[in-house]
Amino acid sequence: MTLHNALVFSNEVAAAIWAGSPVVALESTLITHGFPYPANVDTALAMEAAIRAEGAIPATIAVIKGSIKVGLDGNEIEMLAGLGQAGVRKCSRRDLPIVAGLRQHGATTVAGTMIVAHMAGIKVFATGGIGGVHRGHPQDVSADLIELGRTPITVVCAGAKSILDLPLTLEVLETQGVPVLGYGTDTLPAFYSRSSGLPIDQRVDSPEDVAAIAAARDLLGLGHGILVAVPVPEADALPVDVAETAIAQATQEANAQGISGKDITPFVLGRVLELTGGRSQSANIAALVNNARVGARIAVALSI
Ligand code: PSU
Ligand code: MN
Repeated sequence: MTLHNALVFSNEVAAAIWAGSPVVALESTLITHGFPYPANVDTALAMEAAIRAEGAIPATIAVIKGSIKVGLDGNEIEMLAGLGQAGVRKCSRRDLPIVAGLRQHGATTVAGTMIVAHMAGIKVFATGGIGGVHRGHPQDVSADLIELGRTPITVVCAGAKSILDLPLTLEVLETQGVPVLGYGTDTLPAFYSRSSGLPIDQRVDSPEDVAAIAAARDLLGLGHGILVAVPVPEADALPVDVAETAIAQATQEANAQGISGKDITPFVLGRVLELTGGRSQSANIAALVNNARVGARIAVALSI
């Protein structure tokens, strides 16, 4: 059996892959662990719509009763969103064989989504913030960073939230051989705000620039991912002090409550959301939809 036989494609995504049409993968952890209901469903559908508006096909990835799905329909998104964190395992690389083997539900992280997208023949994946090295816990290195070092997917994000140690995160990406591209920017975006002040490897100003770098990576036979960091749209950015105050408090609470491992990111994201009210949520959604749009443009550039 080949790996492809382990995947279940929606008809639309299968047809697009066979035709060589542009496809953009989307993760499902942000649906189950990133947002409360019903904002999670609305955001997932808004990202899909933004991809379609650019002439590409969205492929939301998740595991449903052990079946690794490439392209969810609205009912499946609704079902996972309703089950939430309690009913769906957050799936990085180590979790995929568990959910598949034991026929569980799974929501794929950046790492998990990259793996499935690559198995499916999809080249571009759009998300919000990637995992990284946690502030104050330099041993907690997200599997996302290691996956970027070993799987040739172009990941479009809004940088990383400053719940992470951004300088250390960049160091690990360098060690893993991952090019970090700033999309229309010279510095690493910090998710809620447009700049962390930290340098990136290369500024790019068009989807064609990204496609050229991805094509060169393939010609050179280098098997790693490429990170494209897009600043959140100006109108929706959060003032740095608002984001920082909430993140500092949420991180402190996580430490005080002894939250660890894969639970840290969802816990801190949930608390930041509560502490900033609607403001962080609208910045978050704006970044996600914008990244979906940029991802679709890159997928289109790669397909011509
Ligand atoms: N950062 C965000 N939003 C998210 C995540 C990270 O701003 O939803 C999710 C992504 O799915 C990412 C995962 O891959 O959290 C990283 O978790 P960990 O730190 O456990 O690797
Ligand atoms: Mn982590």
